[in-house]
Amino acid sequence: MDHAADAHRTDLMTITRFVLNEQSKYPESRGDFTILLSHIVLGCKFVCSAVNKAGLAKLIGLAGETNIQGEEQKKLDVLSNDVFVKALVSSGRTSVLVSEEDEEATFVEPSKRGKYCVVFDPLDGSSNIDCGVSIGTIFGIYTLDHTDEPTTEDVLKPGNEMVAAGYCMYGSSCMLVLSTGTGVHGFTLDPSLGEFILTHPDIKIPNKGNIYSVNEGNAQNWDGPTTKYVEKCKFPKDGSPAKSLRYVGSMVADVHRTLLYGGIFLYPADKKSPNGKLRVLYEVFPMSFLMEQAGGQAFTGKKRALDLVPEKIHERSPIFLGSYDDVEEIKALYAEE
Ligand code: FDP
Repeated sequence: MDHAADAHRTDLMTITRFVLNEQSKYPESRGDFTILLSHIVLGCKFVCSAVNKAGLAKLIGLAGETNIQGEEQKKLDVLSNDVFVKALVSSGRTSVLVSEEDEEATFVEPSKRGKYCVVFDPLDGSSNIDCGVSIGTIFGIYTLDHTDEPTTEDVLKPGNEMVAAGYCMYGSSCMLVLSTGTGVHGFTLDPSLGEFILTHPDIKIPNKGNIYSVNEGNAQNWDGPTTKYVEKCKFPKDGSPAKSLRYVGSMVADVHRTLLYGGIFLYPADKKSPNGKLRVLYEVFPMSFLMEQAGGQAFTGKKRALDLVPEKIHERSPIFLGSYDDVEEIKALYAEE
């Protein structure tokens, strides 16, 4: 990227302009997706601002605590959830919402219903909130394909039926990465404009990378293929250099780095968590959708991640995602089992 030229750029591709351009390719489109997305963008901007001033505004800490003014504090992830639920309902374009923060799905009242169902984790990486490390919001979008009363069945669908997915990373800059099924595009929030500007068009993940990303503290409980794979990363026998290990512990940050630099992110099954840790609907599916759209792969240890059919809204799955060739290696090890 030419940063000098960038600083003087006057033709700004905002996320709204970008989505309107996409929409104009479909004459039958009535702008519903653009409206939905603008409400998601509003939620992201709000959370970004709250994350930036978390320490200052005393938003860190546990929900239910009381601050020095005697007011009840809202934990940042509870606040983020409230903001997203309200923004999505008020868009008038959603019928079913599934949030990591809510045990049950939210069914939007009939007068405010629309044709989309949104699954999301309003603030992922919560163990990193209090120390100021990058965290993010993850979302996936399905369409409602009937006019009957909506049910959870409307979101218990494979990831390959999602029409869009994305995440917003609250890091050194605030970045929204989106795919509507035609590639992956990254938008950076310009705080002076309050707008997400297209800075990373058509992101493609390198075919192979030199980074692996995993919580190695769980190694004693891994299965054979994961153990062999990580061993190969550290002690390659084919003369290739060892891979570097990077693990933030926030899925958004670890996946973002993987998308831009290549390599592999894994949260495998282990003896203590036979289904892994990450949630299918609002972690595994959106990130797998983005990886495939960027030219990478996502695998569960048994199948293509996007072909999973969840039976429960908070179901978990092991996940291996990243550069095409790196995921091929782990697939080969599972095939040998
Ligand atoms: P967190 O527990 O901090 O909310 O699913 C949540 C998640 O973070 C992911 O963002 C992250 O990739 C993973 O869990 C980290 O889990 P470990 O602490 O077990 O490594």
